[in-house]
Amino acid sequence: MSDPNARLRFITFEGGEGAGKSTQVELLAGRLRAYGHDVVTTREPGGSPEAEKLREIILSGKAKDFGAFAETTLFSAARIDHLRTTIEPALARGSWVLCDRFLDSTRAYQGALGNLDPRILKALERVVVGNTMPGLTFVLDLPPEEGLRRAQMRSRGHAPDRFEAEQIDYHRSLRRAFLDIAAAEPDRIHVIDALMTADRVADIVLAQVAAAYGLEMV
Ligand code: T5A
Repeated sequence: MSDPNARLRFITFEGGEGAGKSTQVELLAGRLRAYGHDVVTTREPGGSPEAEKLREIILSGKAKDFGAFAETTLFSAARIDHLRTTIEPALARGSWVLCDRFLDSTRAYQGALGNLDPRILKALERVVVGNTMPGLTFVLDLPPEEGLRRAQMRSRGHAPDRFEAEQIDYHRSLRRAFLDIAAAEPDRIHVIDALMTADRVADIVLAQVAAAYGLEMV
C-alpha cells in the first residue's frame, strides 16, 4: 500500500514575472525523462482546456475591477478543473507533474498583494486543493527589474498582461511575499537565486529533487 504521507510527485515553480519558471519546468522535465520517468508539464492559470479559457479572461484584466476575492474565485475555478482533468489523473498513473505556478501564487498575488482575508484563502485551499499539495516547490528569486526585463524580452513588444502591468513597488512586495511564504514552509519550499544561468539553476533543482525523493541520478 502506498504511504499516505509520501511526497506527491507534484512539483511547482513559483516566483515573480519572468523569473524563469517555464524554462525550469522544461529543463527538469527533460532531465527526468532522460532517466526514464514519465512527466507531465502544465501551468496555471490554465493547464486544461476549460481552465485555459479562464486564463484568457483573467490575464486580459477583465476581472480586475471585481476585486481580489472575485478574481481568486476565478483562479480557483480554473484550478478545480486543472486538478480534476490534468494533475490528479497524471499522478494516479504514476507520472511526475511539473507545474508553472500553483497555489503559492494565489497566496502571494491575491493574498499578500490583494489583501484577501487569509481565512478565505485557507478555506479555498482546503476545498479546492485538498490533499493534492505539491511535494516540492521552488521559488525562483530575482530582483523584479530583471524579471520584468526578461518577460519583456520574451514577449517581444506584446502589451504586458494584467499583472505585469503593475508598478515596480508591487513587484518588490511580491518578491517579499514569496520569500515569506517560503520561510513558513521550509520542508516543501526551496528558494533559488534565479540570477544564475538557467543551466546552473536546473542543476540545483535536479539535485534537490533527487534528495527530496530519494532518486538515484548518476
Ligand atoms: N497568477 C497566477 C495569480 O495572480 N494568481 C494565481 O493563483 C496564479 C496561478 C500568470 C499570471 O497570473 C498570476 C501571476 C502571473 O502574473 P504568466 O503569463 O503565466 O501569467 O506569467 P508568468 O508565470 O510570470 O510567466 P512568465 O512567462 O512571465 O515568466 P517565467 O515562466 O518565470 O519565465 P520564462 O521561463 O518564460 O523566462 C523568461 C525569459 O527569460 C529567459 C527565458 O529564455 C525567457 O526569454 N530566462 C533566463 N535568462 C537568463 N538567465 C536565466 N536563468 C533565465 N531563465 C529564463
